[in-house]
Amino acid sequence: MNKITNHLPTKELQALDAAHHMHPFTAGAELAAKGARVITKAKGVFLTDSEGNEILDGMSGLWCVSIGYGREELANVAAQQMTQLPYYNTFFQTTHVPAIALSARLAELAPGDLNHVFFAGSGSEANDTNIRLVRHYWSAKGKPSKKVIISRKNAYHGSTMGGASLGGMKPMHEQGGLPIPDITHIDQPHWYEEGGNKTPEEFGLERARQLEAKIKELGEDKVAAFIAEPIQGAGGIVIPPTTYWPEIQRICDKYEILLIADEVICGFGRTGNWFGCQSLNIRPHIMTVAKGLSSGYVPIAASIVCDEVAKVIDEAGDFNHGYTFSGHPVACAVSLENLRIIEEEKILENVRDVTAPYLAKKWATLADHPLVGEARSFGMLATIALTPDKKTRAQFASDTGDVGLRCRERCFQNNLVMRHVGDRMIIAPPLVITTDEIDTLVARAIKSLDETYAGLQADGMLTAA
Ligand code: PXG
Repeated sequence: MNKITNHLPTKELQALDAAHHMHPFTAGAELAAKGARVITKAKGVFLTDSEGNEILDGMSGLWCVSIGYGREELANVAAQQMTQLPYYNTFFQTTHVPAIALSARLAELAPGDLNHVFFAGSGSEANDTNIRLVRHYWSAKGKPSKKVIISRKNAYHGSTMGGASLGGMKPMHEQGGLPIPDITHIDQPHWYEEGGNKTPEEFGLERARQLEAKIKELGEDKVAAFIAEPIQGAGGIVIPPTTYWPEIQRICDKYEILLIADEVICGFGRTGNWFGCQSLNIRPHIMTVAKGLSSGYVPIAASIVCDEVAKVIDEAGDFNHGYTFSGHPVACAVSLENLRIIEEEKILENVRDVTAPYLAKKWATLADHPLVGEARSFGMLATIALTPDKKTRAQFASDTGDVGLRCRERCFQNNLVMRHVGDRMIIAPPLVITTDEIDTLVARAIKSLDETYAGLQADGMLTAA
């Protein structure tokens, strides 16, 4: 093994990490006993760990490193911007060229009349901005009772109090007394897990109509907005039935509520278009963007707002909201360079015409594996459901997530980052992944599935709930 010598031995790094570093979404004591994997560098779609292993990153970091690791252009732009103007704020009637240029560029790329950009440092912050924006909007229009935001169970919209409240993750709500008031959740369009004997189309319509029922139940005069990811990411890459979004759009058009598309994962090419709402024919009033905006090289996010909402907010006086790092000049400059690379290297066209269709074809073959109940993809998002019984889509008798975790461990051992969400496996590789690298990814996934299957057989765990 190719040992890296210019840092402390792995065991010492792991001990320091366990002693001082609190990890997100992690059982600290469990990780301390096991030791975190230490990532030291990365290039293209491959990570290197402190033991010299080369790991194919099937998750683009956390759904963000779209143009791949190690692009020096972004480092150079950051260095240049840090030298010229490392920081200045955009409060109190000042601005700077990177924030001007990036907001103009986003207005150009965003569909319809989404022409106004409010910057934040993370997707969670941008969604907090959205909560305040939509409530302030209705208040400024003389309808202060329109406060409630409708979201969906198993949605992910961030980890701040607002973001986690918008999200529909029960384990998150249980910690810290969430959701905050005036946020409510309808069911998700997750046909595989919840569709029963209905066709996906029937089920999609039924789930969409829950939005209409909820608006009627609460009263249109109480509802400010509906928020949703075009395709749920952290919830397990839930690709909705084709009937779902057209019906949601019809309902949003019929009632006086704002539609917020959370594009934090779908944005900037993940679905083959600049935005997921273009792939799914959705017309939002506000989009949340983050992650792929800078390919994860620097933290940045934004709410992209339509003309009407921006006009009302602008005319209502001060919007008493903002972050120290709203429109950070280095983050804006790096994001502009990232968008330039995506455009000039025709990365979206390549995803649409070459790599996404290739991934779809290869990924579909996983459905033949005895452990796989469904294998689906959409653009550079792909998922498989693990099941003990392919015909009935049954869950395992073991606790949900045990089998997924086993599979993730096998993937890790086989130098592939593939995540599990319960007993569902998901990937979202960098958009620049090549067809050869997709072959490697799928081969490692199959090897990991085979090993998981053998392990389950040996441990007598292939039984249905
Ligand atoms: N909206 C969506 C749709 C997201 O996926 C956020 C908002 C929040 O963004 P920030 O930048 O505040 O993290 C996200 C983030 C996972 C995972 O395990 C997903 C996210 C973050 C961390 C972990 O899949 N998505």
